[in-house]
Amino acid sequence: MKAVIILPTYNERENIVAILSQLTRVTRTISGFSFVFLVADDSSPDDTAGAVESYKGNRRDIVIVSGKKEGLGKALLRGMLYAVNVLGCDVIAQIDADLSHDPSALPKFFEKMRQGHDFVVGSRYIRGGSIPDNWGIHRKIYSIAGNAIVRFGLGETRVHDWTGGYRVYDKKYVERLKDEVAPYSGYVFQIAFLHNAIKLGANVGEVPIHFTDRRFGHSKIAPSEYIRNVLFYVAKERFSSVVHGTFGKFLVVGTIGFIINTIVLELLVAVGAHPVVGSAVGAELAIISNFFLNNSWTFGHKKIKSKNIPPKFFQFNGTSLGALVIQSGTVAIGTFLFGVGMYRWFYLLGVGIGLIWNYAMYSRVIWR
Ligand SMILES: Nc1nc2c(ncn2[C@@H]2O[C@H](COP(=O)(O)OP(=O)(O)O)[C@@H](O)[C@H]2O)c(=O)[nH]1
Ligand SMILES: [Mg+2]
Repeated sequence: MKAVIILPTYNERENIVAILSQLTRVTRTISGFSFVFLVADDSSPDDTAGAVESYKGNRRDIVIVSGKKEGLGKALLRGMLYAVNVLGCDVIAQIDADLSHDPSALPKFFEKMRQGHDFVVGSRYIRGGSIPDNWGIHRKIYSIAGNAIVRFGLGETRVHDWTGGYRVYDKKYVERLKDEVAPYSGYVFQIAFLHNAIKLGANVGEVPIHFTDRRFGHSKIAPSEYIRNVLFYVAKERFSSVVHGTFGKFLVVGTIGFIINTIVLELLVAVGAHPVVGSAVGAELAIISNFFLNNSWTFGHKKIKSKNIPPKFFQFNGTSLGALVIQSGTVAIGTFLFGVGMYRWFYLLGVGIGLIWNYAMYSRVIWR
């Protein structure tokens, strides 16, 4: 099997040779794989590429893939595509080039792969892992909190370290995710790549790692931009999982129905209709909208065939009437027991129970 180790570099002249020679030594102890070291450099002004060239000599297991400076994500993706499409690898490893990641942990990653995992991440936040002791309290909190926001925000708590770049994974994730993750040019790429792999069903394993501060050169991270991108990513994913989930779509459709109901009522009353007529017509139009939007969108995967639409629509009117009875019944009972002044609370309660009723009826009866 062929493994490619990607080292993203921007101004790592003082580190790159040391890490390449450590990796060369360590990978000899990993059996069953041949290794290629791929430096994904962004034309570093300190001539990192030149340092690699002169170290490499005539070794063919070291390659440099150079590009413009467009961010860490772009550099990683460039390296991944080269590794899969040009070098034809089976497995990809990636590691920071600044020696913050200890190359001697690499065999443990491959051990996890052998045990059946297909995406192994180095984790600072599990037993046996660590962040530097000498970090100030602010930096520690920032790092721990950042990871917790991603972990709990995405609801993927099995993985404890989302932002690190010490990983080994199957090449299929590059093939399947290359378009999906292409828009994430910066550090958030690491989060997006792992998250999308999990969505595809990755069997993630974690290896505890000690993260040490770099001794040479400096960090390229732009903290405020990074925090913004991370929060945006988490919020976007959260929103789309709610909207794309059946219940979220159901809520959106219901809200549209409510708006239709209200507008029709107000319009009819404005032209002189009695409010009872206005709300009845409004309610029926909302029911029609709910039925067809739910049929084509929310429950589009169980769409009702056109010959079944009339009886199903009739049934739908029945369950909607049920919701109306539940809602007004809740208000009636609540105000009877606790006084008319409490009607708003029982109206809200009635709407809530009505929603549960409707969702249960739709998913169990109408779109069974
Ligand atoms: N090619 C490339 N590498 C980058 C870029 N930004 C960071 N890196 C590399 O990614 C790794 C991690 O970056 P670093 O600045 O150490 O981030 P930190 O460890 O989070 O402070 C290092 O090997 C960097 O050289 C970039 O824009 N392009
Ligand atoms: Mg670093």
